[in-house]
Amino acid sequence: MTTENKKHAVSRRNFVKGTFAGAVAGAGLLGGASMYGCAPKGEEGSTGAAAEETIAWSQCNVNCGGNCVFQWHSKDGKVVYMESDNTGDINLQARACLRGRSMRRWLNSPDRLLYPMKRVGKRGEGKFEQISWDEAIQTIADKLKYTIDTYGNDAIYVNYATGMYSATGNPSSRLLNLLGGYLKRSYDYSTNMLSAALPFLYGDDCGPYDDVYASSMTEAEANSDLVVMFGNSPAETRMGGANIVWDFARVREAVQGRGGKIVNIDYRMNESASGHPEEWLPIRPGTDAALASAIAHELIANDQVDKEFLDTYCVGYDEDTMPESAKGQNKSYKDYIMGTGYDMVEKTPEWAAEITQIPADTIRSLASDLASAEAPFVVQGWGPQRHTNGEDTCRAICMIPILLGKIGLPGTNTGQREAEPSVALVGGLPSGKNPVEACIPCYEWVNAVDHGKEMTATNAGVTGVEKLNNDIKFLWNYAGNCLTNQHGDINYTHEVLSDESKCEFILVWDTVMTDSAKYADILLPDAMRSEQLNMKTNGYTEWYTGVVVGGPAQDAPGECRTSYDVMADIADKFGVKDQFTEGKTQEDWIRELYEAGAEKDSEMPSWDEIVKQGVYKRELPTAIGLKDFRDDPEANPLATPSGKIEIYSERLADIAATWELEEGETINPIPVFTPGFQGYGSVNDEYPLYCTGFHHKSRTHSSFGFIPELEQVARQQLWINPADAESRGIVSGDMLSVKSPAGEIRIEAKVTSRIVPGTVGIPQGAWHKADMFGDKVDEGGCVNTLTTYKPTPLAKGNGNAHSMIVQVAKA
Ligand SMILES: Nc1nc2c(c(=O)[nH]1)N[C@H]1C(S)=C(S)[C@@H](COP(=O)(O)OP(=O)(O)OC[C@H]3O[C@@H](n4cnc5c(=O)[nH]c(N)nc54)[C@H](O)[C@@H]3O)O[C@H]1N2
Ligand SMILES: Nc1nc2c(c(=O)[nH]1)N[C@H]1C(S)=C(S)[C@@H](COP(=O)(O)OP(=O)(O)OC[C@H]3O[C@@H](n4cnc5c(=O)[nH]c(N)nc54)[C@H](O)[C@@H]3O)O[C@H]1N2
Ligand code: SF4
Ligand SMILES: [Mo]
Repeated sequence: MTTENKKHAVSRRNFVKGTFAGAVAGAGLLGGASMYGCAPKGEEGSTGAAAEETIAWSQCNVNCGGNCVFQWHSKDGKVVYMESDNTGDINLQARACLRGRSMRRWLNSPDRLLYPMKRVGKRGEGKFEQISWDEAIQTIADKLKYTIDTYGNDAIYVNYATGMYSATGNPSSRLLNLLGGYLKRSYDYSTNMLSAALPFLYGDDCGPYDDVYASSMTEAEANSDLVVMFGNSPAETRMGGANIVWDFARVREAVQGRGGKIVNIDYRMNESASGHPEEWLPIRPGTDAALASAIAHELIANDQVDKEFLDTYCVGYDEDTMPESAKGQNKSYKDYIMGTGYDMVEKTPEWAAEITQIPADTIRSLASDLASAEAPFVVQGWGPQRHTNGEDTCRAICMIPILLGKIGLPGTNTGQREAEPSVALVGGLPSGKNPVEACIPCYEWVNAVDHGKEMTATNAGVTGVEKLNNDIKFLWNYAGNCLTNQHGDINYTHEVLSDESKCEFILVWDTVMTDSAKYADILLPDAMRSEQLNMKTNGYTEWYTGVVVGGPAQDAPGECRTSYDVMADIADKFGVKDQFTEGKTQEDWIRELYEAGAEKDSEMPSWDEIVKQGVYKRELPTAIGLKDFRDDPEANPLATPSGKIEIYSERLADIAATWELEEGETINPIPVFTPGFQGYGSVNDEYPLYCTGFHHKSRTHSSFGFIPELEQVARQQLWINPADAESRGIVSGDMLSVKSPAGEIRIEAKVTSRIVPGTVGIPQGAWHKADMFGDKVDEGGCVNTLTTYKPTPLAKGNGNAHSMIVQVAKA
């Protein structure tokens, strides 16, 4: 998730003492035990009243990136309540959000999986029978061996899964690499289109999760006078003290304090703009590239581009810097924008107004604000790129700071998402080397189950080999709900997975009976991280970094075991247990990984100290993306073929000419607006509304989705504009039927002018609830019942996650 010790090796202040002092201060109230993490109260002079209460530090390990701090209070070996972080500087407290604070309901839920099971019904039916651990482990080992002997290691696939981030959390790769490896995957479901496209613009080592190509929100706070956010809502996606929602609050205060403003471009008024309606700039989803193009038009027409920057640092803005292969053919970016090349359409604000639903004058005034800002901070969340035209959209947004030459300077950003912390204090369990070369884009796995052997480099983005030798025959799914719920087109995926002649064995490892778990042949119950010793570097805030070490807070229920121990047992069946464990327990590994981190970093506390204090945090410096390149482009070239920002990419032109694309698909050497599959212009009489999604505050994807209290806090509702609701006779609270070309859901209506007309919005991650052997109507309101499975042209990614067309009616 984070990049390791890349840039800022050392911070300004050492917070060991501060953190410890905070705990001591708290001890007056809580009893001395809080000072010592795991030590029982009653020691160190606490009152006798809470004698049997113990405190264990742990963390939230789901994938919103925060890893906020849990301070568990347990009695008689069972957690009774939780406090969060109350240590150290109040600005550095990694306090859990409402979801993290509900973790006790998950740990102690009657829905926990308690013992290993084997499937007895049809795949997807959810019928299982308890078996022993011995039988489960023997079956898994036998199926692995059968798959390797019959097909080869490249028929094994470890599915994308993000349910649990912890230093020793998921040793799946380590085990499978010892057995000869598995089919690799590239990209992720978070940043799929952006990860594929941005390297063509900014260079191959440009990632979505770094502080070299993007600036931190703290830099915006320090120096920006205009923050323009495209599809980015930290108040929803970066909740909790260990995330940037707090940083963002400070950005608003600082930027407005110096007379600047925040512009929040979204198809709905998201929670980050909530209470600040003047910040919301409503846009039709999937059309940000049209807005960016019209802004570019205004900057060019008014002579507001930084031509010197474009000539020195970039390739392909205009004819002056076009590469030889494309010279004299009107293929520059300027040709596209001014209507002298490509589609020959001038990208005026009037042109964009029709597409984006933003009035031309509003576009003009945004362009003018951008041109006059001293330090515009242009930033995109990952919402805009999670569309079928995402590869072009994310580059088009980056064109704004590029044209202005406002990159690598104080208070500016590269158009990417804000940077993430530069320091991972502790690493994870080493995974070893995977001997299999073949690699598929992660969203292509269903195709690889269905017809892997037909997939090639040019028709499916396969890398490492020219074509796949195998279909996927063994699916390994640890801590993920991406077999169905979080993937796309659940009804289609069901067809593929329920055919047992295709994928012959599915292993799922979870804590509750998710929709994906229903497809398991063997289903294993996992001990949760608060039920074992746990360690992880803190999350996404750029303001500080930290590490938490502690636990267990209680014993795992039933027959739940740690994945480390179970994988060691599987390794044993292959005679590689010693290589897997290297003679160490999980606890040994955690200590070793911690000490390895501390050895590289002079400021971290010793092992004995961290065990006592549980939490260590310290402030981080701000980051300015591409500062080194800006300061000296000769000495610090980008990892593009030219060493410059490639507005025109010859590599993309080459891919466009050589890959096999389906009708309607395009790959473009410059960032353009294309509608994309089920994008702008695709609505029709049967499906007259655009539909898109967003990440919801009551869940982390589907994690926490079964906890009723959270569902009551922020319900699963379809956002619909009053204009669209009225014509359908819909009022808030109505139960609706939503149909797309892929499927049908039931969901409650939320009629609100906080969404643009013509588009409806559905929070992603709700639990799919359908009779898959009956009518398949999803009563759970899962958006992936509606998405169509059609990987995007370049990334072969999950663009359909946010691009849908639907009809909505009262159910
Ligand atoms: N349509 C649409 N689809 C999307 C998205 C979207 O925006 N729209 N977003 C996409 C994105 S960005 C992502 S990252 C993916 C996320 O998709 P997933 O990675 O599937 O994330 P979750 O739904 O949180 O599922 C995590 C699973 O891990 C389990 N789990 C939690 N803790 C533990 C543990 O300690 N041990 C074990 N064994 N299991 C555990 C949880 O119960 C849950 O079933 O979804 C993607 N899907
Ligand atoms: N509460 C919560 N937090 C989370 C998660 C979660 O499930 N719940 N998931 C975590 C994970 S793994 C990830 S990857 C991140 C996801 O982070 P993002 O991908 O940034 O989150 P999204 O909600 O998909 O999109 C961000 C915003 O973009 C808007 N949007 C969608 N399409 C468009 C568009 O075409 N144009 C514009 N301008 N705006 C658009 C959405 O309404 C939303 O407000 O969040 C992380 N944080
Ligand atoms: S913000 Fe994320 S990591 Fe922090 S408590 Fe909430 S769900 Fe957990
Ligand atoms: Mo994600």
